[in-house]
Amino acid sequence: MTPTKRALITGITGQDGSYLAEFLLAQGYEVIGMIRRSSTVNFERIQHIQDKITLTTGDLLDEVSMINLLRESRPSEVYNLAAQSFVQTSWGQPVFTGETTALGVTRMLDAVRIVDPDIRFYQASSSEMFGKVVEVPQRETTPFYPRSPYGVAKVYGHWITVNYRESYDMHTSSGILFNHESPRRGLEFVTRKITNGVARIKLGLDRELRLGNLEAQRDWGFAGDYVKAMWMMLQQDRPDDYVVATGKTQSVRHFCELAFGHVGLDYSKYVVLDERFMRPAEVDLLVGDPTKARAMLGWYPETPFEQLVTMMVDADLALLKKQL
Ligand code: NAP
Ligand code: G4F
Repeated sequence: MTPTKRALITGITGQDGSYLAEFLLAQGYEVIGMIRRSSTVNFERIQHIQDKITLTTGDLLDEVSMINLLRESRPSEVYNLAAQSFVQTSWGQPVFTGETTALGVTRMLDAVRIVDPDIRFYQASSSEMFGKVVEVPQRETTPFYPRSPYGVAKVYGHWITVNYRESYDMHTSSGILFNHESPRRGLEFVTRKITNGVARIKLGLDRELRLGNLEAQRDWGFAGDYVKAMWMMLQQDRPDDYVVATGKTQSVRHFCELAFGHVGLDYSKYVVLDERFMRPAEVDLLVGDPTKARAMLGWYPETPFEQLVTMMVDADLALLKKQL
């Protein structure tokens, strides 16, 4: 009988962590989730699988906590998804973002190196590293030009992952994931802000939706599809870096058009531009080239953009109706 594989996920309470946990459970894994201490419980995204996973406390800011956690749980794979992940917040909290999103990766990698360097490691890198893009579409070889403290922190996290691979011959892979969304997306990110806003307006709870730059373009996919690519990377004989994207880009304005249109509303009557949501330095256009992921991993995005938008609007409508 094949022994059960055991995986540790940092950031299990986040959007991606919850989908990855579901996916790994379905593959027969034992799943351990690292959670940080909090005065209130925030398990909304994992409560439906809570009896199937093990939750243990640890923090990216505290290396000893991760060494102890690895010693106790002995995973064969670590998925490092935890981060301060909201770009806008990174200008207000640049040092904290660096401590968590950049140095947190070194702490986790070092904990792995100390406890068991044979553990396979996945780092959640980001298309934000491409920032002011120097090539369209962006691929694994495109130079980075980050535009926010978050993007800068992710570049550090990416290179330290490459460095531990090269310095210690560890199986460390970096997934350069483009924006991926779902009904579990945090409410502050633009897609969920829009779909939640649409649902609130449709139900008469709000009259307008205040947004920033409507012309920004993103390569948006479905989070449920993207976590599969993370797992596929760690099943390869050799560690490597991969762009994970749809290869198509859409503007925030178009997202609004589709989301409002889905409930029979005209976005231009409800969306109000608000300077507070403009960024000091914007990432205007992201579009990834997922050719390598398709060729080497056999990964491809399964959910079309229009389906993603309607799925999110419908989920927000259902959620709000339940609360009314
Ligand atoms: P998310 O929903 O914001 O989740 C972030 C997770 O990190 C949460 O579970 C959070 O815990 C945890 N966390 C934050 N600081 C921590 C700390 N100091 N110690 C331990 N845990 C901590 O993010 P996501 O959208 O799932 O993204 C997952 C990862 O992929 C992140 O690294 C993100 O930067 C990266 N990424 C995301 C996208 C995307 O489009 N979603 C694209 C590229 C890369 P709490 O619940 O306690 O706050
Ligand atoms: O939804 P966003 O906040 O996502 P952003 O900045 O692209 O970052 C997300 O994707 C990255 C991958 O590329 C991840 F690494 C990162 O962790 C995160 O998940 O903003 C998307 C775009 C931006 O151009 C922003 O300026 O939407 C524009 N936008 C316009 N109005 C707005 C708003 N963004 C937010 N959050 N709120 C607005 O009102």
